[in-house]
Amino acid sequence: MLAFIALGSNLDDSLTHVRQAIEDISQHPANSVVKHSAWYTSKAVGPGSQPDYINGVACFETTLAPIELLDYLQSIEHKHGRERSVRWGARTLDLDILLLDNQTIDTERLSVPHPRMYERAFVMTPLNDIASGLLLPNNNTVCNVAAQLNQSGLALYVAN
Ligand code: ROI
Repeated sequence: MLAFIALGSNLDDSLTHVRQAIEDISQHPANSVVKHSAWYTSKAVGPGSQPDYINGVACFETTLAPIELLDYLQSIEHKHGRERSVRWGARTLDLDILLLDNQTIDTERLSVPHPRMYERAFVMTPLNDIASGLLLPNNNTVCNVAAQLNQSGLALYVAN
C-alpha cells in the first residue's frame, strides 16, 4: 500500500522533529520511505494564536494495515513528546494519514482521505511537490486542488 502522510510541528526544534519522524517511519521493517517534499513554514491555521509551523508531506510503501499504521504513527508522536491536551493546540509533532492507495476509510479513529486535506495549502502544496499528477479519491488531481488554494502564510523553508 502506498501511504501519504502530512508532518507538522510548531514547538521546540520543529525541523529536527519532522526530519527525525521520517527516520522513525523508515525504522519499521514494514515501511520503506519513497520520498518527501521540501519543508515549508506556515502560519498556524485554526483558533487562537500559536507559533508558525514547519510542514511537509512524505510518501512511503507499507505492508501495515491502516489501523496498525495509525498506531505506529501515534507511537512516534508520543516518542516526540506530543501531548493531546488541547484540540488544535501547538504540538511537537503531528503525523496525519492523508491517503492510502485509493481507499476510503470512515471509522471512529481514522478517516481517509484526511477530511480537511483539500482545503489546506500547508498540506496540498508539499503534496504537489511529490505527487503533482496523482488522481485523488475526489477525482481531481493534486495539482488542480493545490492551484486553487490561497498560498498566503506559506513559504519554502530555507535553512540558514
Ligand atoms: N496550521 C498549520 N499551518 N500547520 C499545521 O500543521 C496545523 N495543524 C493543525 C492546526 C492546529 C489545524 N493548524 C495547523 O492541526
